[in-house]
Amino acid sequence: MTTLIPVLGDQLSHGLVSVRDGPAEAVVLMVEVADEAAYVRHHKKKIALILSAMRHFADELRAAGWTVDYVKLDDDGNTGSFTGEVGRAIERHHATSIRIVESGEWRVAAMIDGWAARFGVPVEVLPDDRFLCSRADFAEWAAARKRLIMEDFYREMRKRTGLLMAFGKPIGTRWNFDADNRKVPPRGLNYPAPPEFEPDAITREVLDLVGRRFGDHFGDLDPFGFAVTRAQALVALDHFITVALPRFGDYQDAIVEGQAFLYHAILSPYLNCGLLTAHEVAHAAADAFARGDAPLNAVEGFVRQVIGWREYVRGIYWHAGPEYKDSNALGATRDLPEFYWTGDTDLRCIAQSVAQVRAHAYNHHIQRLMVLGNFAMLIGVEPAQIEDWFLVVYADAYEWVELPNVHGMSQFADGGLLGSKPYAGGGAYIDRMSDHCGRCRYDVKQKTGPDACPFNALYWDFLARHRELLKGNSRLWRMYDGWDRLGPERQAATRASAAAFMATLPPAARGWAVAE
Ligand code: FAD
Ligand code: DLZ
Repeated sequence: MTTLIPVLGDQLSHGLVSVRDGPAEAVVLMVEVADEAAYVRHHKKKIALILSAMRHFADELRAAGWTVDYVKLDDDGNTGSFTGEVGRAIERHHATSIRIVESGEWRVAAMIDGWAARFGVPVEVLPDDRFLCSRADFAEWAAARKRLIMEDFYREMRKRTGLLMAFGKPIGTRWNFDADNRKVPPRGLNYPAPPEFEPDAITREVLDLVGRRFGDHFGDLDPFGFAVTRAQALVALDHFITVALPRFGDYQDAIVEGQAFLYHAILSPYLNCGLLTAHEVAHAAADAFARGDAPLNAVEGFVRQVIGWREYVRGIYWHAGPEYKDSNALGATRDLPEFYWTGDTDLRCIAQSVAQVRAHAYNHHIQRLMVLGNFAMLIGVEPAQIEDWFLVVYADAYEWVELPNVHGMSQFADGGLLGSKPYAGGGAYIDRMSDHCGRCRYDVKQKTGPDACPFNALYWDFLARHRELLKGNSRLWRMYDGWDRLGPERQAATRASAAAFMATLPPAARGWAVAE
């Protein structure tokens, strides 16, 4: 009677319920499979992070006394798929049952659903209790509401977890300190780089493998400094809490030339593969506030991202179903411009963001939302193309978190299930939040013409194109009022300027995101 416990590459947590409560004589199965690196062609650094973290995690499980069957990518007979490898492992171990934590996405959940019938053994699928809000609890919360508003969900989560609460009330008498978190950083601030970890022998072997097998994927493999063990991820957490958190809030929305990380946490790659848990990072921040080491606006902002946004988008992903990705509320059909992959554009904010993601597999939130996502929405990129891009380029990208953020928050392709209005912004927004515009070849003060910042005309053109759909939105009436006040002549010049710019956009060659 052998139980097989498959542990997936984003389940690298020692408290994982399938292992934690599993029978001592079970076999833990971990498999490196080509399909997972190829369903989209992930950034090389992301593949290296996951494979190295998997190998280290397997060693730690063995050291803790577990029997671990680990299949490497280049092992003879590797079938390249989760289902193929589970089938082979059932035969190797004469397994009579499977016990697995629910997967992070519909695609893999469908595979797991097929295993009982295919292999003739019972499959126990356990809820992933590393999330603070279970799928069932989110469904219950959603069922009671007409609109699924993040702020309402977040307040529930504060009450439920007791984080930053005193006597049933929010500490500081406000739930949300976002209004304090939009400062423009003064010149010459010192930004703390996140800790880098020297690759050990295991990581070096993985880097060699990734270079050989996935050398043509997007992104730089070297230098590689991600944490690949829980101990290293805890160092990264401690660094954030002590060095960056105190200023996280103030400059959360800023974009600074040449600075990829500012005071952001850079913890999402570790949270999302399981090396850290949401519970411990949120509590670490709250403890820093309790000790007087970080101000409330910073700590509340961070806690909101982790127990609010992160749990909320995961809830939306499962609540909306596998067909969520099929909607296209704005009817967007344009091909993704080639410069999302090459960075070869005069738009300085985009070129800099692409250079950073190529090097680090990371951009911070405002670059993702207000530069890369915003631009794609303004020009009307087909949702599936920009979604694939976001899934490829970030070390923290898994569909459960990428899709609601891109499809919903950044592209408004769900028509407003997740956000109450499209996150559209013109050049003035980017100029206010960044120091790119002064060094850009385009002039952010000009509204139309070949030298004007393209975001300006594109922004108005976007609103004009989608007037029928958006005009009733109470958060947009001021913008439509502004557009109407431009008058027919300036409106025509604006739309002509937007059209002229869009005609110059080079579509990306197929094959960057998904192999042809
Ligand atoms: P911080 O800015 O320091 O925030 C702290 C933590 O809060 C993050 O580590 C993350 O776990 C959580 N968080 C913050 N915002 C969100 C959010 N909107 N959704 C989920 N978690 C959040 N996050 C991902 O983890 N994976 C993705 O694939 C992803 N794709 C995104 C795509 C777009 C278009 C946008 C607008 C946002 C996306 N995000 C994604 C959310 C957010 O940008 C990243 O979580 C954040 O930039 C990670 O960097 P950090 O750890 O320095 O985060
Ligand atoms: C992203 C990824 C990659 C590149 N490779 C593997 C792998 O070889 N083995 C594995 O177990 N997981 C991998 N992953 C992470 C999975 O894609 C992720 O666990 C599923 O998408 C479920 O969310």
